[in-house]
This record gives sequence, C-alpha cells and structure tokens, in this order.
Amino acid sequence: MIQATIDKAAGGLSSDARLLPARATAAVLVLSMALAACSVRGAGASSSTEDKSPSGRMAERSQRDLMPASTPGARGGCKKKESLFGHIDDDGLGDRVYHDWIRGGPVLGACTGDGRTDQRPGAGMSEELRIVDVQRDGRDEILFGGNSCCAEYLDAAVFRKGTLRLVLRPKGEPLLLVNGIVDDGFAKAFGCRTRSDGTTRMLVKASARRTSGRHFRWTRAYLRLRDASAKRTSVEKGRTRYRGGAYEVAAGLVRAC
Ligand SMILES: [Ca+2]
Repeated sequence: MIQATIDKAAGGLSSDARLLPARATAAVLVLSMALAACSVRGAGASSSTEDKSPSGRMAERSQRDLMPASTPGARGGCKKKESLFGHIDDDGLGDRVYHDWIRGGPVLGACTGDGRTDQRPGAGMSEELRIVDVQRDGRDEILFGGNSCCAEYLDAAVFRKGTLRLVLRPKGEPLLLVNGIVDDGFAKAFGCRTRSDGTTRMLVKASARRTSGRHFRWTRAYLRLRDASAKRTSVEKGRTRYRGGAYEVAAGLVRAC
C-alpha cells in the first residue's frame, strides 16, 4: 500500500528524476512544495478577499468597528493583505492571523472577530504562515515558521482563552514540522491522515532516508493534537525501493491537511 502511495505521489515525474541535473531537481522540489502549500491553504484558509459568506462579511464589519485592541499594536498586522482569514476560536466569527517582521523580529499575531488580539514571537524570518484545521473540529491550527534553501520549518500555535499558545510536545519542546530536504539523501514531510479506525484525523510527520541506490528507510509518526499539546501515538516504519529522491518518498507518505 505504501508503495502505491509513493508511486501515486510521484506520478508525472521522470523515472530518472534522481539523475536530473541539480537545478532541475531543485525545480521539481520547489514545485512540489508549492503545490503542497497550496493544498494546505485551500483546505482551511483563504486570502482576505475570498471569504464572502455572511459570517465573513459580519467579521469584516466587526473588524471595522473594533473596540480597543487588547494587545497594543497587535491590530495593525491584521489589516495587511498578507493576513489570513480563519476560525481560530469557536464563536463562528471570522478571525485573522498574521506572521510578519515587526521591530526587528518575527511576530505571530491574531485578531478575533469579537475584537480580541494577541501577539507572540514568530519564527524564522516570518516567511511561512498557514491555517489548517487538523482535527476538523472547527478551530483552526496555525502553522508558522521560516525556510532554508531546501526545506520549510514550521511551528504550530492555537488560540485558547484569548492567548496564542505554542503547541508543545509532552517534554516541552515545540512541535517542529519540516517539509523538504534536510540533508543529502534525507528528507521530511508532514500532513494529515485519518487513522485506520476512521475516527481520528491526526497530524503526521514522515521521513525518508536513502540507504543505498534505490533503497530507502522511512518512518511515519502520528500525533494527536489537543489544544496546545501534541502527543505522538504511534510510529510506522518500513523500507521501500523507489527510483527517485528521498523527498518524493517522504511526501508520498502524507496527505495535505
Ligand atoms: Ca482544529
């Protein structure tokens, strides 16, 4: 089954992609990452001009008639066109989130439809921002971070009790999501999958390492998100033979959220 998934994900790629010049391989990677990003955005977020629903229009009106911000200065970022629309709390009103470079550092900020605001430190150079609803419970998770030449590095945050909270693992470390080539022959990807029992939609982190020639070792870890905590519940491991790169193998193990 996993081989079929990988083959499907690699559909359209040259069977000799591994042998392409570095520039062409990089172009394939960039295209793959761009497509993945589009899928995630399409699943849970839209630009500031795309929400035409009644609740969206209501949110627009409420944002124009805002009460004083609860965090001084936090409101400004939400007015920029790069801010994303979403539902980060559970009141049904449209909310906005931004990830921007402000006064010398990355800042993650949120403005809710009912007038609350909050900010916390962002990540990287503030290049990345996505809104997804991992569990499909109606409250969006916020993915934010930066990128290097070859990979995106994202943290996750949620909005609870009026505060943006960083999603942490049980030992207190941030939930770091990586998508791209980490090292030569080693790649990571992330996405969402529903467990085989069909009831729980979870975040998944996948990795693939070339062991020799066309042989790869891969792992896929399932994480359950509850508010600002992420707990790994199971890990699958395997080996596969694939004519391509480690990133294609890792990306084939996940699906866009
Ligand atoms: Ca959610």
